[in-house]
Amino acid sequence: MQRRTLVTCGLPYANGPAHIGHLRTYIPADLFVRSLRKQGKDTTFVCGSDAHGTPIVINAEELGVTPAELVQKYHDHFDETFKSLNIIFDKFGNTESDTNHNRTTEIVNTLIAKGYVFSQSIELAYCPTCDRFLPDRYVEGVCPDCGAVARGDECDQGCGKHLEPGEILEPLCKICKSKAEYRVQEHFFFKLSEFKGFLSDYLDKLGGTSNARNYAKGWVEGELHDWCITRNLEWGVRFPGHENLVVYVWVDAPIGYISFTEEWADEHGADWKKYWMNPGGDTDIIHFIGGDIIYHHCIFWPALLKGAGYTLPRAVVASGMVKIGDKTFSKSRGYVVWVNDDYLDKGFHPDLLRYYLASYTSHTKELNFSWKVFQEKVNNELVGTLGNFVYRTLLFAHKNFGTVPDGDIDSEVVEKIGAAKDAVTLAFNEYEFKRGIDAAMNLAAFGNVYFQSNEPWQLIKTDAPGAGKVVRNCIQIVKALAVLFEPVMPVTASAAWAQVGMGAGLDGASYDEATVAVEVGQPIPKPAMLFAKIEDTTIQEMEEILEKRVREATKKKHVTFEEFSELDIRIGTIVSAEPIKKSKKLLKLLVDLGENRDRQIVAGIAETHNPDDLVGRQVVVLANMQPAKLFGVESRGMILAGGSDSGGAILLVPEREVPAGTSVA
Ligand code: B3M
Ligand code: ZN
Repeated sequence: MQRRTLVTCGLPYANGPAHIGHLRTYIPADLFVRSLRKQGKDTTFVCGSDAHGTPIVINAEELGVTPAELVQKYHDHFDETFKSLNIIFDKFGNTESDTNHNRTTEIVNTLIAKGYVFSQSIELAYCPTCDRFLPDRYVEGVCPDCGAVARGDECDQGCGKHLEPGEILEPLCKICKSKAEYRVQEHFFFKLSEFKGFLSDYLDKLGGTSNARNYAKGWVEGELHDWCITRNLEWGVRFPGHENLVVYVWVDAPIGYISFTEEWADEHGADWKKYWMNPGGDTDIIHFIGGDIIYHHCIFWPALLKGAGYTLPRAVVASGMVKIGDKTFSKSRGYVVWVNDDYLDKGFHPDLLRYYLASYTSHTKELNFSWKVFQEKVNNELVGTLGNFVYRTLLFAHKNFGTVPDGDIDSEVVEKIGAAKDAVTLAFNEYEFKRGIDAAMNLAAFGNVYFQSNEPWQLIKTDAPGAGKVVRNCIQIVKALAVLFEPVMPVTASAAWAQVGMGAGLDGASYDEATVAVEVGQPIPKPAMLFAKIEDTTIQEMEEILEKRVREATKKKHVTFEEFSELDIRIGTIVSAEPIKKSKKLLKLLVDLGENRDRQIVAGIAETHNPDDLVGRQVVVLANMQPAKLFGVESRGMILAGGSDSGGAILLVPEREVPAGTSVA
């Protein structure tokens, strides 16, 4: 019996428009699915919107719409955008569906029944002003591990750690900005720690990309904490038996993979249990995800599935991060390329972006998107090599023969096509998309050399059958290229396929079609070029849009003189300095600010300054900084320093010694 494959993609939050960071995962996944089908494999491809989680609730509140309305809007947006890029899911669901509510409830109940869930009273951030608990993104504060500003359940600006409720330091309410406090409440935990042994064995056998496996193995070797799976929210999947709690979004979101399979199966008369309730059976589940959610897919998720008795994924394929113009991707700083506004709506062909994202670098590496490189890749590789070979072959064939001419296919050509086909198939199966595309492009380069060195334009004058043979060989290569490039550029490959007289239906053609001889006498219509050169002016225009966005994002707000006067800046003399336990970056200072008592100030200068050298030095201090606690150490003030990415903190100092407490204005 043939194995069946279920491929999934990480679910986009239905909370904002699609950008090319998203596509880094979805395009290779779609390519992979098309490639499996070209090998005759029974493959199903599901994805959907992630409807839950606090950012969606907060965003909806700010926009004055309901979370359901916001989710529907972006659900439709993603559904359409994916289709525009020919990323074709068999099911694009929504985690707010009844199916997903039911499946999540069932799984949580099973875990409870099996004793994997326990309740515990924990301290949670609570805003006395708003009179509510503050789950996840409702709270901002300081990461207990690295001291960076952290938001909710994640230290997203610093060390990247997942933060459990109650872990964040210095909690502030995101809604009213007032200081939050910790209050005790009962929550529910999944006994993740019991799955350590299981996960360790499971990860040894996990397929996919090595980054996913290796990161996850590192985490499992450390300490696995039990995992809080409930939140104080209205929006989400109710935790059974508790009206005021929903399950954490990272429980019901991956369960969406199961629900969407159920919905697809219902619509197509298939049996979803063969996919998900068939441990050790004949289904391969393969998750494509972004590199930032490996923890959730390689630790939480397999433990949940194991606990509830579901099929375990066979592979996790994690893509590397995307940079924009060599800068870290950041929507707030303007380093973003929107799929619709900046790409599709400007009239660029979806296949070009598919090609760029799949072939720029290997799947697990960091990918840089720049308009300049986009232009170079299109003009040199697609226009210069692939498009050029196809066009010159077909134009010559059309003009001189009008149909596929007779002539034997050279053994060298058969061999080259066969080798390219094997290399492409193998590379794609190993999630090495760039390697596969390079192999296909090498076949186009070979075609150009073959055409050039055989000089059919000379032969045609003296030896028409000889020229015909060259042309037939070239047409065979074009046909093979159409087949091999279809997973990458489905629209363009279909156009090439039609141009060699094959009609419609490249989607259904297997890789083996590459070596099936094109039929002599098949008509060769007048070809059109597959790709057009991208002009410098177009690229300049796109670069300007990006630059403008970055400028506007970084534009500093003006401060009035009154606002500036509110800052109490003074010169202080450092009286003592010592390291803070467990922190690499922070020092605890006592600073004389001309007051009765020295101020205790925590400063992030431990990596650049030796405590002993600091005593007696004068520094500039913001004295009315909001007090904060860092690593449990109170800080009342901020030492002003210039920052450089490479050199670390540079202390601001007075020109000459002045009495401690001298004010700066
Ligand atoms: N909705 C998006 C992300 O963190 C998140 C993925 C869920 S996959 C089950 O990339
Ligand atoms: Zn509040």
